[in-house]
Amino acid sequence: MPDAMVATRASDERGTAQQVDVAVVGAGFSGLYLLYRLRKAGFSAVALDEAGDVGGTWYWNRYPGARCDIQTIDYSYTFDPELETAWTWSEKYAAQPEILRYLGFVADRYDLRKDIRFRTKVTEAKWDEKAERWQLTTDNGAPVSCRHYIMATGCLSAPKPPEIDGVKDFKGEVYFTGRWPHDGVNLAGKRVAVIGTGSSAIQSIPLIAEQAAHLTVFQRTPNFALPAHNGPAPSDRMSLLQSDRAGYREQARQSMAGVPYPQQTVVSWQLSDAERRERFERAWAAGDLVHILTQLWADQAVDIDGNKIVQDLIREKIRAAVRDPETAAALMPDDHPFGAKRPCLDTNYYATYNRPNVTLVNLRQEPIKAITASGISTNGRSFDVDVIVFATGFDAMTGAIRAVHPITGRDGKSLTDVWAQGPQTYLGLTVEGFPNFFMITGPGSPSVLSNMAVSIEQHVDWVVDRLAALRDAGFTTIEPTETAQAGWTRHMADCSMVTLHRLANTWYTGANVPGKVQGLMPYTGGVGPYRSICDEVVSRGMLGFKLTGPGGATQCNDGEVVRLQPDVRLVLNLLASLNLPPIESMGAIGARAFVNEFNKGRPAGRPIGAIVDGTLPVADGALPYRVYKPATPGPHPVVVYFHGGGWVLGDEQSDEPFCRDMVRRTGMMFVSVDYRHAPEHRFPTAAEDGYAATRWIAEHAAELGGRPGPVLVAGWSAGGNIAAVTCQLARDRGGPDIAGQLLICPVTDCSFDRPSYNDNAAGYFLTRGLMYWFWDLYCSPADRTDPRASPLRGNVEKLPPAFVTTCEFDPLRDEGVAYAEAMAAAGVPVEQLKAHGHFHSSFTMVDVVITGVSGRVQMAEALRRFAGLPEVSRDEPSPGFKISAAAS
Ligand code: NA7
Repeated sequence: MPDAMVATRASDERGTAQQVDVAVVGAGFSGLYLLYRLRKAGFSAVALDEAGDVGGTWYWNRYPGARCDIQTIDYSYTFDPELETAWTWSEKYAAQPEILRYLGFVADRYDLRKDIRFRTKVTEAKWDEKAERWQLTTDNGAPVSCRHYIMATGCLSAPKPPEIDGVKDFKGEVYFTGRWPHDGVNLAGKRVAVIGTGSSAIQSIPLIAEQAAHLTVFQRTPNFALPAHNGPAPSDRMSLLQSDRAGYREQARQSMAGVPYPQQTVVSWQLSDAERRERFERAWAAGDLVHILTQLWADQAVDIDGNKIVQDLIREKIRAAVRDPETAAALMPDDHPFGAKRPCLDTNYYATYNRPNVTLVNLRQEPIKAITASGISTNGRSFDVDVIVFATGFDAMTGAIRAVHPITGRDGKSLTDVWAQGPQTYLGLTVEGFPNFFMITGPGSPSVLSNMAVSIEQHVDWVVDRLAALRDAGFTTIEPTETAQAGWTRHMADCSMVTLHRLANTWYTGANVPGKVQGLMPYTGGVGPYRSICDEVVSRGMLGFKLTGPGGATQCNDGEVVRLQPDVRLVLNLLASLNLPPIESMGAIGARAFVNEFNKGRPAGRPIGAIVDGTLPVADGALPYRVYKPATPGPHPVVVYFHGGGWVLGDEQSDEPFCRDMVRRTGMMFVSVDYRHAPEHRFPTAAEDGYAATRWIAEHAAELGGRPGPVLVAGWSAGGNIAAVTCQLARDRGGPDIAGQLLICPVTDCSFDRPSYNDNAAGYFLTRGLMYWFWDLYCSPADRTDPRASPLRGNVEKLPPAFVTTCEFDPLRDEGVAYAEAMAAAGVPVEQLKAHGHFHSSFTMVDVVITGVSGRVQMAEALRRFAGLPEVSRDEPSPGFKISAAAS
């Protein structure tokens, strides 16, 4: 519908407030669906939008080449199956006019325009404590009084100002991609400058180049761009959708990115070069952002090494596409991981630089000095142009919410002040101190890291369902608690360690806006997990929300919804979904078989220098061992390693991924020993085996290829117990020399009454019941206080320096802490890692629990210190990466 034909609903006199249950700002994807749902739920509602018609971002972004870069069949509403079949997209990636027509079609189909006030900007929003309503003033027509206020303002709606001196002096035409004139722009025969090389520029540059006499592109940061191969919707995706529409949509809702692709499980180093190239070429040919971002190999988005392989392959493509080597080099991104900054889908982007009428200016070499009357001057040159196009992006995520108008909540608090140090939200949907205030795809939600259509529907459904439940229960206000919001902020920080987004300066982090507080704003934990968390909030009685109603009625179920690390939560949910019988019910033989089967399904670990198996003699038998050697030339210091498994399970190979990982990180040799197990060999066999093996390995270090001299010991769980006991025995029995001990979630005592045994009795894989079983098989009650079983009961003086790791959600947490504290009190140098949000297996589940990486980095550093090796530089893996110790 043309703008002129759209009536604004400003019929009320200015000053008489329009009374509604809910006011919505924005009439784009979110605002339209909100109106539909609110109306269905029986709420009166109005949407206010500065634009002249529906469309939101698609109303404003009309630059040449503007189109979606999630396949349009996925970038659509799914709430009404009839709507889905009533509309057919003409292309795989629809262009802006078609998407705008679609949104207009939706508005007409459900008669939504009658509740929208176009060309109306909210100029102020204030919470009225007495009336328990939001009072809004507008620049066009009546103010609005509403019970609930919902920002459906989009994530990329507030364009950045030019930020370059002299724009006003320029005598030519100036355009912003985000505010492109509705009648189009005739660029034929003109000299055009485009500033920026983000998605908007990359989509528009090839088309502008076709029209302009000359195009000069001013690039600050090169971006990864991939061919869209646009055309009809791909038949394979279409048939998947058509054969099971409901299933297809549900898979999208449960997926990580909001597009129905499976979770990739194969890691890059499990594939040969040829296999990786084959996968990459297939993805490149598919022309699908989500495919290439998620389907190559499992570590591509979480690990620098896995990511770098993709980067190199894309840089190869750029080199091949661009004829001039200097231009090609300038176009190759080298300062951020692939996917950490929004990659773009293009049509002929790189080839456009082969045209004689296109010039690339590398602002890293010659920054823009100023815009002058005739054009743009850089440090070295002046470029006379007729037109300047700013494709410089947006004050993303918070810009539209914070800067558009003052929002004043409870006690006169302004949202701008509350967010002065960055956005604080609960679930990305609500803010403490701002009752009855909601955001759709706000900071703290998956938003721009997801298919927006899927996230929008989930948010809107969740919010509207909550409003209806609130009303039905007779409550009038809803607001998150401080605890819940602080918990979400911490969970966001935990999630940010799972991906590589934090390693780039981008609009995701606020780095594109001078002076903006920096921090990763979108939720990186994934669409499906996020949805389940929102549902959990509800199922746990609106956890983290305070509801109030007439006569002082209050309901507040305070707390944090996620306390686990995000990947630990996924692992535990997966284990729970398998409905496994308790391990202790399987018997020792059955449990060993189960663990062996379980371990077969995991990658063995990254390549290292060499692996050598052998057996070593002990008094009345022989113990198998496995040597893990670094790839660097030796001899290396030797770490004697004891595996976990409650003295009952496991062997010298069962912690292989952990041993390999630590060998890579420490540059040291690990010798993993298979001590004898209970119940066949009860206490003190395992303890004595551990000691005897350490002695033998120390004596044979050189033969094993290690550095002679003091060894180190390390162990996880029951292996931590053996490592600790070995240190005490070595001190008391005249050697061997031990330079340091690494105890990871060690068993140190036979007492079960510390709080962690109760707190974590049932839920985090290692249960109290399982520990009872292990102890019963290993050691009779009479022997348990022997320091060889409970080293905490022994003498802890004069032990080697220690690094003790404990996990928050582990029954063994408190005894590990107690052992560390006892050693420290006895004068032993002790470092502790109290890993929050982790469970007993977090650090040994290498390649699964990504958030365990930083802990293993600390452990490796400690071992190197104990061995007297120099610190490993925590510097960037390659120039430009900002956070070292990343997930690699
Ligand atoms: P983006 O992706 O933020 O891109 C903006 C581009 O403009 C980017 O290359 C910036 O370089 C560049 N830029 C921004 N400010 C300046 C100044 N002052 N000088 C020179 N260059 C500058 O915005 P888009 O509109 O392209 O895309 C936004 C999203 O819309 C996109 O990601 C999709 O999700 C859809 P920088 O990288 O900051 O060095």
